[in-house]
Amino acid sequence: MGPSAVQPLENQAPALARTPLRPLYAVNMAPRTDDSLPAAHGHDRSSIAAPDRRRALTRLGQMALAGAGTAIAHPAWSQTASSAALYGQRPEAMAYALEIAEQHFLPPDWVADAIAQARFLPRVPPLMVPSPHPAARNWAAYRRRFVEPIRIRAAQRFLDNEIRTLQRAQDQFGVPVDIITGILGVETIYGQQMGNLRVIDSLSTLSFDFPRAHPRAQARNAYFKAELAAFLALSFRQRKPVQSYMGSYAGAMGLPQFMPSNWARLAIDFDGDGQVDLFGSTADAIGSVANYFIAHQWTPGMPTHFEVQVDESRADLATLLEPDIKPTFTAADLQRLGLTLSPQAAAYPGPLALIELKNGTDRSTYYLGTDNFYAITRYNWSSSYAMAVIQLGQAAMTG
Ligand SMILES: [Ca+2]
Repeated sequence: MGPSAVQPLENQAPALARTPLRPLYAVNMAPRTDDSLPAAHGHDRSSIAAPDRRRALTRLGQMALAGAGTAIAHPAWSQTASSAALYGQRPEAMAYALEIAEQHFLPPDWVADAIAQARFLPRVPPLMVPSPHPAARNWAAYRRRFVEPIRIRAAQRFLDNEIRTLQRAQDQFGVPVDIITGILGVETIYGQQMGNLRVIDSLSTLSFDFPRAHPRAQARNAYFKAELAAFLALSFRQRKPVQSYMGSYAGAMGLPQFMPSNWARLAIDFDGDGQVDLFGSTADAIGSVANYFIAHQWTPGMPTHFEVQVDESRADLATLLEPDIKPTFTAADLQRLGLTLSPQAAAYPGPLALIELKNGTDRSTYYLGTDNFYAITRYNWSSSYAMAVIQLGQAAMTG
């Protein structure tokens, strides 16, 4: 990844595909209970309320005045601002800082300071708008990018170096060594590409300047606002400077590129040092990926997919592709609808989905996906992503 710039869309496929298409995690942003308050910070709800809140309200008033002037002078602020623009000048950003403080029981002044120093990143909003050319989806090209010799060699090295930890995760969670290896390879090449934008900047930009052109702008904007809140709560809990967290333009962090709410809910300490560190601890990343899969209905021992022959002139593709990647068909259903199944697939007792991986204008590639294939797409809502993870992991094991 380059030293400073947001990467173009095509270099960011995993993180991009994952974050905009992951609405369900926003619901995990329910206010924390007092149990989750970090005792080490010495704050409880009543003690932070009066003086901190008063100071924050004063600051909010000052910023609202400053912001009002800015708004009159630059009505299209988000279109024209330079990258040096700070969210401290935006009244709605400072008002949201207070909401975050209340929701997560954080000191209002601390939250206000953090958001006040966040910078607008003009290159981030356009990256959120889906491509107007979905026909350009191309599994062959995607595969060439993520299942290629350099990444496969990195996967083999990772497997060699981390086999004991990977095996421990497999034993404890039932998530196979090769799947965890595939995820961390496709996401960040084992920590080589973890993103180089300050998370406070990217999440503030997506919270306060989400592109209106997005077809589901309101829902996605709400998602990123919740992630900004979760990020600040995480930073406060970890007692690390807000500005020190780097990530993708969508705010995904660390070796496994967890969004903040997922870090809070699902990341684990797997090296036993008492800290959850997805940036510096490979073991924590491995355990957290396995824990994520279990939380998303990974079934130990179940295959991910089967090969399938599809005669496009004979198969009822409209019916077969209607449920998309959600497994709903029995093996007998699939045969009745015109597919030719291998003996293993024909004998498989669970539900299956016909997975179509488009290859641009060329013929599509097809697989039968199980509930475990579907589980991989909960990490990133893309069947190309899931198949790349599977194939990279397999290549590492067999290489
Ligand atoms: Ca740890």
